[in-house]
Amino acid sequence: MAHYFIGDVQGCFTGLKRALTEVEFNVSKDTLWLTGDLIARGPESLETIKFLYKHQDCVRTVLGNHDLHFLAVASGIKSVNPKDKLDELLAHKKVKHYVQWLKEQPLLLELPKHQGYMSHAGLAPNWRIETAKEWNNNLTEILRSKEYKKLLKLMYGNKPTLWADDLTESEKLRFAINGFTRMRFCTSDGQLEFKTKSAPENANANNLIPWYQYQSDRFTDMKWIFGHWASLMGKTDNNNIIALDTGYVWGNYFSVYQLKTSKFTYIKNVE
Ligand SMILES: [Mn+2]
Repeated sequence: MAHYFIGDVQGCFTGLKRALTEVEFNVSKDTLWLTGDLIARGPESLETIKFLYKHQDCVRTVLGNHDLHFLAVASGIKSVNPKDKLDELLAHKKVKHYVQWLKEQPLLLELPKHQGYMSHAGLAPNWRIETAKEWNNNLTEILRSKEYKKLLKLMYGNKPTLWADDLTESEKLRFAINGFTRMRFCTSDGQLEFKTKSAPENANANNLIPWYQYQSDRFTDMKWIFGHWASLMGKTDNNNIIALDTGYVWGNYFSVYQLKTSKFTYIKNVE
């Protein structure tokens, strides 16, 4: 009955299988938690989705920006980027089932025993956890409804950068998706910044802090597990902030985190 967490798989099925073997993952007893970006860029997106779909009873995942973009491509809203290597998945006879399964996944998940939460990118500036839960509910309700294409169309764009009660509904939805799936840095007054992708020590831009250092008292008694930010390489200088994207798809490694023991297992990309 162990809970294992893995960062952005991004279609690296061979590595995922090696990671599960290494921790002796048992599909009938253990739970596999994934930080999103399940597919795209890596070589085996189809095999990855096939496996997760087959074992969905033991999989708990949030959606990442690549997963949402895949839904937009599969719905005919966006054209496919050859770099994503999604053609085989998009052409597969069961793609509708995989799309349906992804559409049912949330943007936010609570960890066992109220220890905290997981999302692909993080907790947006000026949001308390109650706000995150409310907008996760709003977003998942739309994704599961016939209105989902409207959401996939309006989610693109960097604005608004600052959360405010008087934003329009569309602006709030876009901000929520950006906070859950795309942010890394914000300014010290809580505005999202999307240009900078480096590690904090290499971000020489003015006035930028990692999202988890904004109102950091929010994480005093709450863990946050996330992916998306490969250049962090797992380093956040805060034991409650657990960054799991360590760039396997870029030739680095998977960080597998076991919740109960706080133990990490590293799986080097040797493909
Ligand atoms: Mn991402």
